[in-house]
Amino acid sequence: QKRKTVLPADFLWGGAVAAHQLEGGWNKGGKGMSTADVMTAGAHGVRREITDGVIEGKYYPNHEAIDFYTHYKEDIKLFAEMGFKCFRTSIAWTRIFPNGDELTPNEEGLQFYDDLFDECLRYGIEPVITLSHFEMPYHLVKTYGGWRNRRLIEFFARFAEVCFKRYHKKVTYWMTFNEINNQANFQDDFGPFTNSGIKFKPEDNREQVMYQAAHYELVASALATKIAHSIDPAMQIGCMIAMCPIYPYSCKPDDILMAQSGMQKRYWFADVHARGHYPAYIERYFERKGFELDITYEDLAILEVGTVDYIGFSYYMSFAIESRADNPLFDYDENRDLVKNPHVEASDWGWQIDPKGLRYAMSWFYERYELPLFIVENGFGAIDQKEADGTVNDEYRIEYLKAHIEQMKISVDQDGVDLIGYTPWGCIDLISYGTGEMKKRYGFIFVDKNNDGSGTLARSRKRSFEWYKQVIASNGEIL
Ligand code: P53
Repeated sequence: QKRKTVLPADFLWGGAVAAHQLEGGWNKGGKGMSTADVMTAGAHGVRREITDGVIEGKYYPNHEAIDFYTHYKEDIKLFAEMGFKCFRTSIAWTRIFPNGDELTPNEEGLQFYDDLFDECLRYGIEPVITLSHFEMPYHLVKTYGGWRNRRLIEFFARFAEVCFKRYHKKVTYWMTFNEINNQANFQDDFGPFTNSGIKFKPEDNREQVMYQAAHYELVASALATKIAHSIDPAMQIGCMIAMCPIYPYSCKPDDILMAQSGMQKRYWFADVHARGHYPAYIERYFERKGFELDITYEDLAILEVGTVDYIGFSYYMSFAIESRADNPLFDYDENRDLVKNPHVEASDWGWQIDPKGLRYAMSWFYERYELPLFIVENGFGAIDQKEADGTVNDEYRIEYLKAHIEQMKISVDQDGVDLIGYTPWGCIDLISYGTGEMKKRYGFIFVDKNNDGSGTLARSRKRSFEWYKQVIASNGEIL
């Protein structure tokens, strides 16, 4: 007789990655140049450079990545050995539409994902798919200015429709835009480029440009959702939100209001995805700031019908914020306003480790939207040491994941949250999105590759591999 578990029997345990961070093969199989192909490597405190096209002599870590493009069978076999029920990856838009504005898709790209999904399904691993995970055809940046341009809606909808029609029998859970709210940090150049293909000009009102791009993406997402449901109502379309709850630094009322304002600026995206309309607070904010935004009645009608079926989100860390005397209206500037939380530890990259914040975040989403949740990223980026015998004793990673799974279970058990699954980030080592490094590792599977691109690409199991296998086998009862 099977013992009862806290998590439902059909809980989707797995792992998550993104096409550009592991596939490599950046110009193989007819693939076009993407925004991720023009980003060089950085480090903690050293920014990645975004070049205009691919420049000879520069190192672009995503071009080869871990060459999943040719190693995928071997890698999926390892995922199956851990007992994965699902595998979250993304479809590289440029494999399907190399330039983004073509009318007919690239068959070789479509076939690659058919083969990849079939390989997963052979082991009973369900593919969970993000349509746009921090990449888009670079041609759309050069010719149309990225998501500044309304025409991107049409290009994205075509891409989405082709994918839904082709894979609806193989893929149930989809997400439209990865961490759409990462660009809330518009003061920075990186998020707006990776989210939306935006290159700021000196004369830009950055914030207005960001809201406009986000609006077009939200309309494109709603349109895609509507299309998916008409093709096959069994398909579940989710949003994907980077959830870093913002805590007030103190119980001072101004700190509370500052935190609330910060939460609004980071999470209004989820309100639109889930409720199908703009919340009043953000409309008033647009008015106060005098933004001129192209938002039509037709757009609003699409938002209304294309609401998401579930909330996909990443959770790595929490933030803390303090009010300032010179900011009486509580405007949010992510680069300026966040402060260190003295009650939690941080990783080598300054990410604050806060397992209880996951429980808090789950309740926040569930109480607000009453939609199923899917934790599609969570994890610990660390420098792993290979022992003389080749093993990696990544105790710290096990400890991090264990503490988060414990809180996730409490959320389901005590708070009644409806949770679909859990896919830790970078289940196999891959290129860091933020820094382009290889040494910031998340995986259960070690990949022999270094920051400078050297290495054999050989795969090996870390200590966390056996640990996670037993977590899945016990449906989260043995941690
Ligand atoms: P890297 C910020 C906050 C939460 C998640 O990031 C974030 C970010 C951006 O840095 O991004 C997600 O590789 C993203 C993944 C990414 C992962 O976090 O910088 O969806 O593509 O790899 C980890 O350590």
